[in-house]
Amino acid sequence: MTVITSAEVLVSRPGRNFVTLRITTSDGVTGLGDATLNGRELAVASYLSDHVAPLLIGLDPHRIEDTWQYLYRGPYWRRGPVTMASIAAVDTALWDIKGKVAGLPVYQLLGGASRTGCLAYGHAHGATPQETVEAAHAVLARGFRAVRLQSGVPGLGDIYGVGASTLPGDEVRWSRPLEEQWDSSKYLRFVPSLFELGRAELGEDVHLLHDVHHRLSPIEAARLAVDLEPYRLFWLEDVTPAEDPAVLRRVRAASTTPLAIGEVFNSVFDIKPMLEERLIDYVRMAVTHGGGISAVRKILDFASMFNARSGMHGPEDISPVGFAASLHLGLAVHNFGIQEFAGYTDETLALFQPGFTFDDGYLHPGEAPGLGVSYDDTIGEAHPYEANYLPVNRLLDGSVHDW
Ligand code: EZ4
Ligand code: CO
Repeated sequence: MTVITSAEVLVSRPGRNFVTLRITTSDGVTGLGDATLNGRELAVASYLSDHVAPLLIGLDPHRIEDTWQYLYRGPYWRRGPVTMASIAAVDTALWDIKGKVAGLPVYQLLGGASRTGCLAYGHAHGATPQETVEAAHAVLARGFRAVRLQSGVPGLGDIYGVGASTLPGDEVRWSRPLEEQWDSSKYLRFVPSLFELGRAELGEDVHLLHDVHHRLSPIEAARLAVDLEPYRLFWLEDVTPAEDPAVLRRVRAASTTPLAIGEVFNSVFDIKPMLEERLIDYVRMAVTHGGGISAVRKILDFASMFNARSGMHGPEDISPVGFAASLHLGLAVHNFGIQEFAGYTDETLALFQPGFTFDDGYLHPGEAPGLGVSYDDTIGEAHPYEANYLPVNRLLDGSVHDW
């Protein structure tokens, strides 16, 4: 019988830290999984190498569902981002192996393509709405049909989506978190003008999106959703902190602006009440943080019963392995909605050599067996881990606010 003979945890930093799991079988087949948890990378690396890898040796690599259940139910301590990113990496690597053994891309194992490509959205940001709209023109010129607009707010410095912390390609590293400023009233007054300009300059056809990054109170969130209605957003993302689903009732009742939530969720139980009450339109959970291909497949099937679609998280800090896994799943499920595509640096692409393609606004995972991603050890070893934190956020009076 074929068994798992090794499970290696590879931590590397081609511009930013990534945690990659590589499982090898007794037949010499390898599979990759992504376990990157931005700012807490070594916690997942330890969970995998100290607690999970020893359990995998000798298991049948083809028993994906059984291995998922063994790692979820077995340790007694369920859920949480560290545990679920670790399980996700194992699950993803086993799907990669199964695809390679079958000679099929993973999306074929998931039922085959439901579409010709996955609609993607890119990021545009600037210090002012004018700069943001210029950046959006450049994004659309690259073929995107959908774009997220984030702009600096007068009176605030670097904020989410426009500061150095989120510029793809920038060297970002702090030994302590950078501290950003926030003021919801300044933001609320300002944001409609960004979308007024964006809609006027970018036209009616383009899909416009916006990420609030968990910063508003329920009543503020309701007001923003109402104020943005004239600009017909594709979605408004993470309007409130995600712990309390009940607050979304107020936002939902107030407005027809579509809502997306869930990039920080790690279990179906996080999103279940929002789906059952039809409070959201898009599920942001991605393969890397949602428990793997197997788990997110189930979550999206569940979401389909409540008219919700996928809107999987695709930031620079999900590695090309995790991103490819989300694309295979997105191509296969019927209720795909849109895929975030922040893009990767050349160093990252050289390390992983992903086979996915982007053409005319649509992503495709490619036809290589498995996930279609590889890992170059020489490049990985040349870019060792360095500590890095996400920023934190303080109000103007110095108190800590939601990030
Ligand atoms: O802040 O992935 O929609 N995308 C986002 C991201 C998250 C980062 C956190 O690691 O909100 O930019
Ligand atoms: Co977000």
